[in-house]
Amino acid sequence: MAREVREGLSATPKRLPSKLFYDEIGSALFEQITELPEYYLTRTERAIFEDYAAEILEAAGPSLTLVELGAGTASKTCILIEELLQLQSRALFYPIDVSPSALNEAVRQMALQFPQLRVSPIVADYTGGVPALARISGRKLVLYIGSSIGNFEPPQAVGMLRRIRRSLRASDALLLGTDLAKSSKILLPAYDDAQGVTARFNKNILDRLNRELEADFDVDAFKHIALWNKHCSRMEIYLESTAKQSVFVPAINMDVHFAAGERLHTENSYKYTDHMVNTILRESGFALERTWTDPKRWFGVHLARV
Ligand code: AVI
Repeated sequence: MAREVREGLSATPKRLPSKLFYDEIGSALFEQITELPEYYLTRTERAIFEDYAAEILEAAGPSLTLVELGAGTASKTCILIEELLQLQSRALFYPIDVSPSALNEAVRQMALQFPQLRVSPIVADYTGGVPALARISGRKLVLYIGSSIGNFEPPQAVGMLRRIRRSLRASDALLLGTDLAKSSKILLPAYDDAQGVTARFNKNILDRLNRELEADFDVDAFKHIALWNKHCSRMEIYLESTAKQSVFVPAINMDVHFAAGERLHTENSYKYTDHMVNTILRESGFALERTWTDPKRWFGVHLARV
């Protein structure tokens, strides 16, 4: 973390990796975001699962074992599991996450809700690939939902999917959830909500540097900014310094100077077009088989074959 912070704060323009959002406080704030009226992503993807779970599972093939990359999306996964257990009397579920506490919670909830489900958590950073997947027998459906892919730069997304694909067999499939490109009138409020929860989520990255690297950021002297970059088809999130100021980060012995109005880039959230979906899947060795969307075409759930 110290190395990445040093690198990002030394760069021009300044940046911090968005994965730093997700400490305990940031993860709780993200959960709040998913329930905001402006943040359509989570409820739209959930509605797609509610409407098409049976079709999705049928298209993926018989006798499925589910694998999920990243936890915290359990409520949507439960819709698929419930449907799967109508089709087969037992099922295996392998949630994969770096955080043992998130996994324990998923296991606890799922075991209570679905006695016919065997949950085997895998603690791993899935971005580096998960070789253990190759040892799982049977037909696998790998879920990568929640538009998590959107926070990667497309070349990184391709690298990650390629590493996952290496551990899959011909009968296996990937179910990918992507937010879709749409009007900035919908996108801007989703990333700059009226209650200011997204602003708090964004600023928590500075609070975190204060807590963990003993930095002295005056969090109130930064403004949350959300912009739509149509050319790159992505939302861009920044923290803008409202004054000329200096910050000291003792853990990396670094003085950081901000000009008034200078922006620190904290996140990109890519909004996929059909062309972008096809390209990342093809480049990572998958073939797009089918896409399900909501009636407004705001969110896409894509089934891809190895
Ligand atoms: C986790 N990820 C899919 C969210 C997104 O929409 O890109 C993170 C987020 N950033 C601001 N609001 C939500």
